[in-house]
Amino acid sequence: MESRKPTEVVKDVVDAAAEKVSHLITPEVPGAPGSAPPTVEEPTTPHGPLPPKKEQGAPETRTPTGAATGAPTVANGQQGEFLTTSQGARLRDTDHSLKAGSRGPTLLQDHHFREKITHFDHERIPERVVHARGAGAHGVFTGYGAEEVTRAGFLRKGKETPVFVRFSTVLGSRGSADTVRDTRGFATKFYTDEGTFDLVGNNMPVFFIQDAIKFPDIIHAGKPHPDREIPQAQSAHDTFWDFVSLHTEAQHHTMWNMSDRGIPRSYRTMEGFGVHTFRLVDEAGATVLAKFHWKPKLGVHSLDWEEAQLLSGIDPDFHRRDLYDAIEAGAYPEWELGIQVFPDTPEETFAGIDLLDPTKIVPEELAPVQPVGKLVLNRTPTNFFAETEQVAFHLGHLVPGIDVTNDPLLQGRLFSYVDTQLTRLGGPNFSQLPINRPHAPVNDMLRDGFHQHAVHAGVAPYRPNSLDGGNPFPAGDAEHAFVDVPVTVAEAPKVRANPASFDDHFSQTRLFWLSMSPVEREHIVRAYTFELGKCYHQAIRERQLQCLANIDPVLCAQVATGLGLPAPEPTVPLADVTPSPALSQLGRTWPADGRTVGIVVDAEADPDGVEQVRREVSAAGMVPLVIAAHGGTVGGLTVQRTFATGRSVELDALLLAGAPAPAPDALPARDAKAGAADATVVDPRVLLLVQECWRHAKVIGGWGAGVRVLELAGVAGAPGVVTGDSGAGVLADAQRLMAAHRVWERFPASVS
Ligand code: HDE
Repeated sequence: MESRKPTEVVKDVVDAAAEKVSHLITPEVPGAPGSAPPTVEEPTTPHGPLPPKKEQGAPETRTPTGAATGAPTVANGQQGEFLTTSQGARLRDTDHSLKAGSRGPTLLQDHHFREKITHFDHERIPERVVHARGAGAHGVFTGYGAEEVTRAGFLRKGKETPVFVRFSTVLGSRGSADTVRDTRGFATKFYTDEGTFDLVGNNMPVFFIQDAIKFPDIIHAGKPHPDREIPQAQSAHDTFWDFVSLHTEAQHHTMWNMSDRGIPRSYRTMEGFGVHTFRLVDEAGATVLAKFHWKPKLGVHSLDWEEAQLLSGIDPDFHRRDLYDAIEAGAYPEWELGIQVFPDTPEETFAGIDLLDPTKIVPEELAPVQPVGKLVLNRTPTNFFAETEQVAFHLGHLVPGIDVTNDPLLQGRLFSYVDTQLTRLGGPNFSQLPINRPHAPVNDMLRDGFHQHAVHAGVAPYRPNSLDGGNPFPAGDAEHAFVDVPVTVAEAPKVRANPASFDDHFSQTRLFWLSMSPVEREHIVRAYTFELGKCYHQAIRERQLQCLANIDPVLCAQVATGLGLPAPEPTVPLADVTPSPALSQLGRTWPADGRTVGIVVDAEADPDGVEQVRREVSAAGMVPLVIAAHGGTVGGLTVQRTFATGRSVELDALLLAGAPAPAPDALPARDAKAGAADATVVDPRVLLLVQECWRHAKVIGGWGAGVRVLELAGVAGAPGVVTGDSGAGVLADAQRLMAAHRVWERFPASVS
């Protein structure tokens, strides 16, 4: 018998398995830049339009101190064909432990068994105490030029800098759902030539607390109750509302969470904010104060609350999957980095707003956001643990040209991040992990410690020294040293106190509320009513209603009605504020890139019309998904979603090209025969899909038999429902409507 290498046998098995599932794998996503025109045969995975992972180039090897060695490593981290122990001895068998006879006890001498199991036993590391749930991606940042305000080299015009970004929720555990109502982290590591710069921001521009010493308080209140450890990843419970209703500086951030910003549609459609005010320094040493903003190219879009809740069950990884699929498809997410710039005056205020108070924004109408660069995320992580889990951010990672201010929240964060990483990453050498290594050369005098990877040469890791030739030497201005701005510190008593300006907790909360459109206000009312409705303690609901009364009586009355409680009178004068239209997510139009269009077909649907619609959807940079009663092909069209897997939550628009009849066995026996042929009967799952899309304010369209489905669902002729003679015509109308993201007039807006 022909003898074959084990690797050849395994290859045969893998090939055979691949053959079996080949109909599920998409060779490429239609519409992705550079992809071939889609064909009808093009299938997708059950979970999304995921093409095979792009070949990732072998990452450059770096020494622990950051210098490139030039020695290539194998992309998957393995180093050859044969299985070995951790010491490199080749192994013959990893499937059976060493035993005294095939039915005997396992022997203590089985080193391979013990090494394999021991390593496995220690595979988990502590999850982040906050922001545990996240997803990351690599990319490139290109500066537009900002020399007039900062000497930071990575912002110079045309300068390209590699980055790694990690998005996250705050409250949930590592395995919690992506679409919960929460703040999102937006942390960016810029591997600049002048050292690593971390911009560790959120998708909301304000924070719950003004002083870092209260961070454990807000987080203990938001995390699950200590007795039952519920609820997971949400603020709809007593301890959270207990804290924020007592600690009213949290009210502004809380309203952002209750608004649609708390349930983003995608990481790709989130704004990001540095939150704190930073100090920028130019080449001549002149300073300005500045706030950082990320503006997504696709616009700021949110989920509908019902969608968010459904997704927690249907696809808890919705945001993680969306980010990964988009990048793999070549639809690279993009943001512009912008800055609001303020004069660096001794008062550190702008237009009466205290720039050191992280519960306040400066409306964009008062200080426009000026773009200083572009971020493109273009590579998914090779290994989630090595990169997304082990990445360690710190807002003390600054570069020349960017410095901190005395914001007491920022000051406390400067302490916290290294401290938490010492435990999470098991010692002081986590900056040597590949994802954390600076790309600038490192020449520090830090030595030893757990997991030391560097083999430091020399005998004098101290200064001054004569034995290592005096190295390393301090750098001067000419060598781009980081110099702390010598800001004058006022002579003042040591106190545990806030400035008086920090006492205003309601005026900007009111500003946010008044800046919302009626439909956004309606969503805010519903969110408060839902969350407070989940509280057990009446006193907590009443106390929060009092806070709402101090923000706006209409808001308070609406939530009180929902809770069945009386609306209290304000206890403070209502602030006289000018709304900031820039805070609203409505009123603009956005590019269609990356949107998803579902097309329902049956065996009689117009295949040529559907094919043309598919092509046009792809050509517009969107993703078409053919939806039918079963997988495989229907009417000659390849099916990507079935009535079981296709739900409104995934779609931006739904088009109906057919009127699928119910499966015969889904009907009561006596009606089965009549039902299948009855033009007034449509598969109830299709009606559910149409009604879900209706409730979620998605654009809906139909042609041919599809129009009948819209009539049966009771939505024909309603806002955002388009019909016509041809698929192409219906798609054109649908696209115009999709530019506004949703059919907003379909949401009831009782609050104006
Ligand atoms: Fe954080 N925060 N934070 N935070 N934070 C952490 O650091 C902390 C705050 C933010 O994807 C921790 O490595 C304190 C504001 C992001 O890895 C920890 C205070 C903003 C991430 C920590 C704040 C953030 C973190 C937990 C109050 C927006 C995830 C794990 C002063 C501007 C980064 C870790 C990632 C993570 C402390 C407040 C953003 C414990 C003490 C304000 C995006 O160190």
